Amino acid sequence: MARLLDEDIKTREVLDWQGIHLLHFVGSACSQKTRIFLNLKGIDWVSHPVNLGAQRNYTPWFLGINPRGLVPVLVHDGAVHIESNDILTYLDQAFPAPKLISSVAREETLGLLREEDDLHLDLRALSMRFVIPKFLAGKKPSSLEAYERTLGTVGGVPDPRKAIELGFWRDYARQGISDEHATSAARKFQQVYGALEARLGGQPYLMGESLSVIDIAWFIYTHRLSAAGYPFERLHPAIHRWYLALLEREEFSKEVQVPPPLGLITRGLHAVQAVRGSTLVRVAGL
Ligand SMILES: N[C@@H](CCC(=O)N[C@@H](CS)C(=O)NCC(=O)O)C(=O)O
Repeated sequence: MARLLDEDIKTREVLDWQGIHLLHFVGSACSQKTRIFLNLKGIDWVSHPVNLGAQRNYTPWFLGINPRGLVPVLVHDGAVHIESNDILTYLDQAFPAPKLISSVAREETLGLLREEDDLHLDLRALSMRFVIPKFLAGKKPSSLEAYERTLGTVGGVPDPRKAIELGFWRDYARQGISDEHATSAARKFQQVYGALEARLGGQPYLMGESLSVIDIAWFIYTHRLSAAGYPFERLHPAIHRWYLALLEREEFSKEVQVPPPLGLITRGLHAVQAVRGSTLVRVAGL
């Protein structure tokens, strides 16, 4: 469980927050996943938007809550939880009904959540190449310096995750997302979706007859990858139908609305990529 220790938390005001508070960003995949989970659970929560576009996740205030510099963050009666999948696992125990992690398939579910989390930087890479142009997504050097300079601990020790985050954003600033990087990320998804497609062979949801956290997690990835131009209908038709059925549900659809200007920008990006032969399908040979 990624619950921060008292000594990790420098923004002390959060220790007095009672009830459920979520620090999140409207367009962040992990935040969307968490909000859908809260909707399905019927949990009331207090919203604290953190504007990633304005790089507010690198302010001393936010880094004093999550030294990792990432959303979402859950604060429950003054306890700070980071890492979306750990947050969902915690919430499922704290608010048991409806159960979204079945106790019989718990280990399998946690394994699938780890697999999903391991692919997060691949999702980010494809987002940064095929959904959001660099002039919007890139980080200011001063933000990254502030992030690097702010010493913080997770679990009482300096956070190794920070070097990975800094590495990602500095590579992205230097060279964007290369064709090789995009292809390797897309191929990983193609393989995992092959297995997920097989799961939907004889059952409506990824874990069986009832909706679970795994459906929520992969719904979000599918939504983002669809926006990137991943050809679900052609490659994984059962996943495509499952995704569209979930998208019909208000608990899901209201959390993934794309602000009209971003929709327009992505369409413009795709039009340019189509002319240059550099769409996701072309680059990754899907
Ligand atoms: N493994 C983390 C990943 C969190 C993550 O990468 N969050 C992204 C948004 S989806 C973020 O905060 N990015 C910071 C940024 O874009 O500057 C989790 O599941 O919570």
